[in-house]
Amino acid sequence: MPKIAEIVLEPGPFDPFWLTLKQVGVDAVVGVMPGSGGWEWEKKVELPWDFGPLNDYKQQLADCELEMPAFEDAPPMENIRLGRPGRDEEIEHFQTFVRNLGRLEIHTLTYDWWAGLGWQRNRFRIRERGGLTVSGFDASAQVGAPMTRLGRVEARDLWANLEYFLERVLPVAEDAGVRLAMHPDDPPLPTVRGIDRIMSSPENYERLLDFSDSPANGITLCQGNFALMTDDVPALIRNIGSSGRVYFVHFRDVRGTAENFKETPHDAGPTDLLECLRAYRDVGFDGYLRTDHVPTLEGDTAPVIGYSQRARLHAIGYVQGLIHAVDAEAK
Ligand SMILES: [Mn+2]
Repeated sequence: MPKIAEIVLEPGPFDPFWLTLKQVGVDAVVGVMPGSGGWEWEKKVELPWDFGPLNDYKQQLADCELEMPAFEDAPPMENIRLGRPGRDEEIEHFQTFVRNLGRLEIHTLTYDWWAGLGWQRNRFRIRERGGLTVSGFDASAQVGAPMTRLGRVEARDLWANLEYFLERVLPVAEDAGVRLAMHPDDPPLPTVRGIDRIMSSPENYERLLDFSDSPANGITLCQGNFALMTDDVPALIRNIGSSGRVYFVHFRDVRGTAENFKETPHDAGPTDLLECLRAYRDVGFDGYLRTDHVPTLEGDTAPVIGYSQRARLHAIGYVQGLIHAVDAEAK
């Protein structure tokens, strides 16, 4: 059965929310780069992905009785994704990072191939039940928008750059015992403002897996994005999950299309999340999942939009109940 690992976006080196997570029964977390939560390292002799900062971070979480089996952040990768000068230096940093994750027994690393533009939202306060707000995306708001400073970025170059990266990183990751898990483009549109996005269809995920049989070459199944690629997420989980290379799951839901969607509370989306968990169970997935993109509740604190703390606690409790139900069925 999948287990919950909640992301810790709160600024370190300690946040009371870390203890709150433990108190609601979460034992594991997903890390982000030390310092990205706003805390500065005194000793600049090491970069955030070097051993010292990562080790300190892991210890700070261990002090809250939280283990950190997974990570989803990376050193700068833009030159790698875009195939620009400097990419070999970035790859060296990435290799160092992966070796350190292995040393610290952090065996899963979510990464992405978002060139230039990150995850896209342009609706931030869509009101839903009781006035809670969710975020969303509407491509029609971008009609006529200019290209970015990057100009046109073509899929064939993104593929070539991804392959160049994987050729150099997968052997290192395999050796370090770290499994790379590619997150989809969000939203999974083939092009946004002149920039192609290659991790946007099940077929392209097959191409990624076909590129290398290395056990280090895997997938983060972010359900909100895959729900915009198919009407049947449980079937997709059974299909892609049978590869054995789904290494991490973002457990969430959306309503709409890739061109126009909004996020939903975990208990109120169109996808049958119970059936999704049955699918993970049936394909033998026993890795970690985390809640993702929750609403913002009244009076709540959100370190990043979509990560409001009270709503995350509600989502965690809901998913804990679903996991318990599916686990009980199996017995
Ligand atoms: Mn996600």
